[in-house]
Amino acid sequence: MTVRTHFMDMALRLGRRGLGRVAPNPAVGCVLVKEDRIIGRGWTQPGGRPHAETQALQSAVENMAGATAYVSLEPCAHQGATPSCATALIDAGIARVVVAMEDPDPRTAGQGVARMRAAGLQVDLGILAEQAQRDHQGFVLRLTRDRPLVSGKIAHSADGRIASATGHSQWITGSLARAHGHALRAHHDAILIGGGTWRADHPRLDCRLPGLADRSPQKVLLSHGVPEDQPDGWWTSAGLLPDHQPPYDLDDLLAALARRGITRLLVEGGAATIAAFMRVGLMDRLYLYTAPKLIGEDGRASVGALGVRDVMADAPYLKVIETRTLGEDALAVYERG
Ligand code: AOF
Ligand code: ZN
Repeated sequence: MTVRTHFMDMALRLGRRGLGRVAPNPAVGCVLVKEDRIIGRGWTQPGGRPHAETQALQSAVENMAGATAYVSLEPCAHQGATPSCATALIDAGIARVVVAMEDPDPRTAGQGVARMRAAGLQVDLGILAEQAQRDHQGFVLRLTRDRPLVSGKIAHSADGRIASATGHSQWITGSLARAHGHALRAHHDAILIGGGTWRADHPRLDCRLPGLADRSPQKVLLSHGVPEDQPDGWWTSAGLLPDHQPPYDLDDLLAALARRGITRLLVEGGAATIAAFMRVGLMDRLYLYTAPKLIGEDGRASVGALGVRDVMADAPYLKVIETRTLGEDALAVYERG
């Protein structure tokens, strides 16, 4: 790793702390560096303000004149209650700004970089851009496609089963994988389940991890019928799309969530709901936790029917972007291929 990618990696990590609590804003990170020493750090605060750069400038432990700022998204060019981040960096005497990717928000969209260059700062653009695009994908999709990033979560056996024949499923994966799944919830703005899962499990879907209990996302129930025991405080498809009749159009549902500010949606099941998003090409990412167990064909499959009746070419293609072990279980993260 070069010095430049090292500090940008750090800015990206700091930024990810905000995922799940800054929507509809992006979760940005910023590191201030002078002679290879870190003199300030910041990330977008809960609710989306203050921005990462403001936080980093405020945290600086020495004069920032001549320092380099590493920012995981182009500093904003629009003025709110406070000056824009591009202006704040200029005014602080920053000499060079390393930016991971351009901000697609039309109020910035290249104007942050242009303003800093016009003021004589050196700006490097596109450092670790691929990772930044992943981190900001929910923010970008909401802005450009009127929908959140959709990620699916499945915990299944090595042969792709999520329960015994009678539906017993606690637990398939071990405690580390389950804790990881709770942290995954905390990094999303909303969690969605189908009516079948609600009726079968009545899951709480909150984030039961020390220090993360305040980060439980909004719950959404996708239901084609009207379950008699609707969960309190949840959003339902019938409530989000009052003029529609079931079956609900997932594009419309995602647009309704985007209008309410949701940038990252986690679909936690069940098998039919995961398949419904996959069939219409609306599952962007999949987190697959795999336990070292075989349940066999009398168990229940983790993904419902996808319409792959004939040739392999019909199977939705995935691209693996991360693999790791969690105790005895394996986690693989996939993107749409
Ligand atoms: C930055 N640093 O940390 C973030 C930025 O509603 P506002 O005024 O906070 O503006 C939201 C926009 O600001 C958002 O759409 C995106 O363009 C930018 N977010 N920019 O310089 C940050 N979170
Ligand atoms: Zn800003």
